[in-house]
Amino acid sequence: MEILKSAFVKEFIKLTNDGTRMGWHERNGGNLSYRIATEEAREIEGELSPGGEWKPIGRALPDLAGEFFLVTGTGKYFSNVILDPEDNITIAELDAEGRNYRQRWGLSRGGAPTSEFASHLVCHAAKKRESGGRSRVVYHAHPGNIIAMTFLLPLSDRVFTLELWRMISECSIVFPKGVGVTEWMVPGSEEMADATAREIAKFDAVIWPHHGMFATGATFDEAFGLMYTIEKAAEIWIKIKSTGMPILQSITVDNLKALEQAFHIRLTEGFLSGE
Ligand code: 2HA
Ligand code: ZN
Repeated sequence: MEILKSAFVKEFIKLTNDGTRMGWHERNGGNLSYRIATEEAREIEGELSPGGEWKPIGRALPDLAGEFFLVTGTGKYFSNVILDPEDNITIAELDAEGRNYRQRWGLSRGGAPTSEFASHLVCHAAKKRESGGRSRVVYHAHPGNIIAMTFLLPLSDRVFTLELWRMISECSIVFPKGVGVTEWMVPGSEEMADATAREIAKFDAVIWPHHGMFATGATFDEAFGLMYTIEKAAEIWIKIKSTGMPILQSITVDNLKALEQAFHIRLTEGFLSGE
């Protein structure tokens, strides 16, 4: 099957276009990866090249051994993916130990996977394990309001989660586990990947202070929807803070407990206490 006609490639391209329209991908900001299902990989096998040289990931990820990933290229702009997917995205294969990767398709004028490939792969490994293989999408974007919040709140999972849950009734239902927050670190670094891996094992989204966010999901819709919901909550938070007016009413901890009952969700233990 022609690669550009595969449903997962079309959905991948759609997400890069949707993210661009949201204003989350200035210049070459952001990156996206998809863990290709075995049946999907089989369908496109005939279109793949034999593969270039193996390159180190920088760690061993045995959970991902032999898997194929569709991923954006380093330095590439999300806004250009729709114009020329073949030059902006690539299919990479991991070796039998999950230590090295090689490119099998795409980046037609040369290039390598995103500078955040290591962070993406550790997220995939953690989420694959935790979700029993359901989770397939890792999406990194630079949404302005969540970045703004990281200047105003302590970098605590609980504090961010509670503030976001209280902005819109939907939030605790969409992300009952909450969100993780790392310290500021150098983008693309080993430490950043390790910190992201630790947080994503507990949550489906992780905030990088003064930088952006990672969102994961079983589908492109789930990962994009999670990014969008969190950023919408952050937008409301920033808007109400910016008015400088006193808050007269809000979603209370008791309201969150009522949502937990009504929607049969389990909010992360301990996040509702201590108020
Ligand atoms: O791809 O977003 O974090 C550029 C980035 C790096
Ligand atoms: Zn980034």
